[in-house]
Amino acid sequence: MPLKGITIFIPVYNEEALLTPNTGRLFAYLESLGIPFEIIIGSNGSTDRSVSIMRELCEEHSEIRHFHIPEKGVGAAFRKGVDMAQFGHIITVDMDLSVDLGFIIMAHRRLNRCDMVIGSKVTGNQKRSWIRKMASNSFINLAKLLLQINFHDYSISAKGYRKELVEKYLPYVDNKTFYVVEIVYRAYHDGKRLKEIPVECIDMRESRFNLIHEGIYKFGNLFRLWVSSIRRC
Ligand SMILES: Nc1nc2c(ncn2[C@@H]2O[C@H](COP(=O)(O)OP(=O)(O)O)[C@@H](O)[C@H]2O)c(=O)[nH]1
Ligand SMILES: [Mg+2]
Repeated sequence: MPLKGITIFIPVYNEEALLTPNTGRLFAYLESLGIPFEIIIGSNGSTDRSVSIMRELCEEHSEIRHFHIPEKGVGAAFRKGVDMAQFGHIITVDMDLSVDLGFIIMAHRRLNRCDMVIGSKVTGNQKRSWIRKMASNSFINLAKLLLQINFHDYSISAKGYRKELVEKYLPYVDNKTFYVVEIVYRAYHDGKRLKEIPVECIDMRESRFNLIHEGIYKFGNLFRLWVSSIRRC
C-alpha cells in the first residue's frame, strides 16, 4: 500500500545547467506545502554532468532520490520512477519547470477524488513557439477524432497519477513519450476518473527532443492505436 504524500518524478536528459537551481526551487515549494514528499530524478542517456549533480543533490536531501539508465527514452525512465515511488500520488514535471508549480498542489488534492489529473496548457495559458503549439493542437484534434478522447494535453509534463492506476497500465508504456496517450486512452475507456485542469506554461527554451522525429513517432503511434481500436470493435 503506497504512503500518503507526493512523489514528484522528473525525467532528465543533459540538464546540468538546470538541475541544481530548479531542484532547489521545487524542493522549497514542496517543503512549504507541509505534505510528505519525495523527488525522483531519472536520467537516461545523459552525457553531461547531470548524473554527478543528481548524486550530490541526493546526498544533501534524503527526500531526493535518483537513478540513471544508460539508454535514452523517457518512457523507460517513467516506468522505473513509478516502480520506485513510495507515495500514492505521482506527479510529473519537466526539469525546466515550465509549468507553474501550483499545479502540484492542485493535482494532489484532485487525486484524492480521481485517478488521473491532466494539466492542460490549451485550457490554461501558454507561452511557447507557434510551431510547437500548432503541432500539439493538430495532435490533440486528431486524438479526439480517432480515439474519442477529448482532452487537451498529452505531453509528459504536468500529469498526476494515482500509483495503483498507473501500475495497471505500465505494460503499455513504451520507451518514449507516447505513454501519456496510452494511459489516458485506456483509463478513459475503462471508466476511470480523469480530470483535466488548466495550467500556466512558459517554455521558450529549445526542446530536448528532435521535434521532427517526435512528430513522426507520435502521429504514427496514434494511427497504430486507432487501427487496434477498430480491430477490437
Ligand atoms: N529521462 C529522460 N529524460 C528526458 C529525455 N529526453 C528529454 N528528457 C527530459 O524530459 C523533460 C522535457 O524535456 P523538454 O525539452 O523540456 O520537453 P518539451 O519542452 O516538452 O519539448 C526534461 O526534463 C528533459 O530533460 C530522455 O531521453 N530521458
Ligand atoms: Mg520544456
